Amino acid sequence: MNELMIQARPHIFNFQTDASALIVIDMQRDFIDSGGFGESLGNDVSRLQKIIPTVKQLISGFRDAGITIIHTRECHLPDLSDCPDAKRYRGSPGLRIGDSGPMGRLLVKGEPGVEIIPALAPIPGEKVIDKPGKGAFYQTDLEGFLQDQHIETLFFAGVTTEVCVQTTMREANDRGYFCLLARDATESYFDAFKQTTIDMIEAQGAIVGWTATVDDILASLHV
Ligand code: C5J
Repeated sequence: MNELMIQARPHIFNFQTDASALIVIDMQRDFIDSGGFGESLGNDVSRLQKIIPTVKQLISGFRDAGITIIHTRECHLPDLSDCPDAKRYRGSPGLRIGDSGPMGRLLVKGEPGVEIIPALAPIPGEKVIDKPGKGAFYQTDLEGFLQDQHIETLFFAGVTTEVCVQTTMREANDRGYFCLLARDATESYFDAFKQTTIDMIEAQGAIVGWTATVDDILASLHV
């Protein structure tokens, strides 16, 4: 397989499609729709809805190119045995993890709020990882899966930029993966946090990884 190249920041990013995967982080109803976990924390969820078209475009380009796609969902077991008190009893939200809201129990596996939004639903064959933490490597089979598939390069999209996306990207960076974040396919509830996270990733010669636009990523794939 020949090496492809993306016009990325802070500099050119090279990768091979057969050693790459796209990880779409937590594009689930609990963060994006009204009545879910994100809104219970006082956030304006409409901010995250803006990236649905670009994430869709990215997923569809990767599908066309035959590149592995992984979706993650932040959620907990119904008995909350994998949700530490330190996570559940945090602040004073309208509803806490495990409480019942309009989309079922917040961030509880099997409830409607945990489902990935229909516009970005996984198709058969795409891996879905349920994760109890912010990072997708913690208490999941992600690392073993990537090793089995001989993946070396990870592309990232999803929400929120500075929480689950950044945490997962840092976990991946420490494990030796080449990481690239699709800048316009990620979003935060806070403008400044998104920009600062992108700056932190790219700084010091890509200390956490690279970033690029969806158009530039797809241009490299010729899709
Ligand atoms: C948060 C996430 N923000 N998916 N989760 O709690 O970023």
